Amino acid sequence: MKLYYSPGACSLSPHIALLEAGLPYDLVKVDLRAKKLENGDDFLKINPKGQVPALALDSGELVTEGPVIVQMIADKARDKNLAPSRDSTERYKLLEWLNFITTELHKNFGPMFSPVLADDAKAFFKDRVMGKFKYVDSQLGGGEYLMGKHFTVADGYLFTMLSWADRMKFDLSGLPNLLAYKARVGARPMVQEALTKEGLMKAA
Ligand SMILES: N[C@@H](CCC(=O)N[C@@H](CS)C(=O)NCC(=O)O)C(=O)O
Repeated sequence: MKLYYSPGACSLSPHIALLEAGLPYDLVKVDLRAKKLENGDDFLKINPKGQVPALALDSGELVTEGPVIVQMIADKARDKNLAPSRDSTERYKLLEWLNFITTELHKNFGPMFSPVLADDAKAFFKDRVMGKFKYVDSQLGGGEYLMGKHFTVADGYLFTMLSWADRMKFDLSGLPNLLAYKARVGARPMVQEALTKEGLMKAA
């Protein structure tokens, strides 16, 4: 499999999932502005959406949309318990989290990275995301992961959003559950490996 990614982008979530799953993969870096690969190939010919993440399967098919990709990865490595089984109610609880993260966090973060949006508009989105983080903090309580004791692919996605919160200088000091969670997920060896491979953290 090949994961099309951009360092620190939302593709970090499936990158973490691939490592946690122990599946073999190649990383292909995409310049999101130019829509080009490092070898000059046109990314739009690979993924007409022009977005990462995109996962090319060994069959040649391409799967896009982060929340879908991470479930596929989890389903390819059932023994790693990265998602509850497909016929369980718990699976729908995982979907609830993936949907919440993608629509309420991920897509409200987007405008904050815009080079053209005014500061007050960015502050509006920051406020919205902060409200969502408060909700996540209350749901986490003292729990280890979003789904309880097991790390799931939703945790790799939420961690990616928390890494963006760092970049955007969010003050999370009033959200102790979320801060403890961020440290817990960030300490996982496969999360550190993903960050290192994306050039976001120096190898130990
Ligand atoms: N709906 C997509 C959104 C992916 C997305 O927003 N990707 C961003 C990087 S985090 C991107 O590729 N931005 C470049 C662009 O939209 O042109 C998903 O959930 O995977």
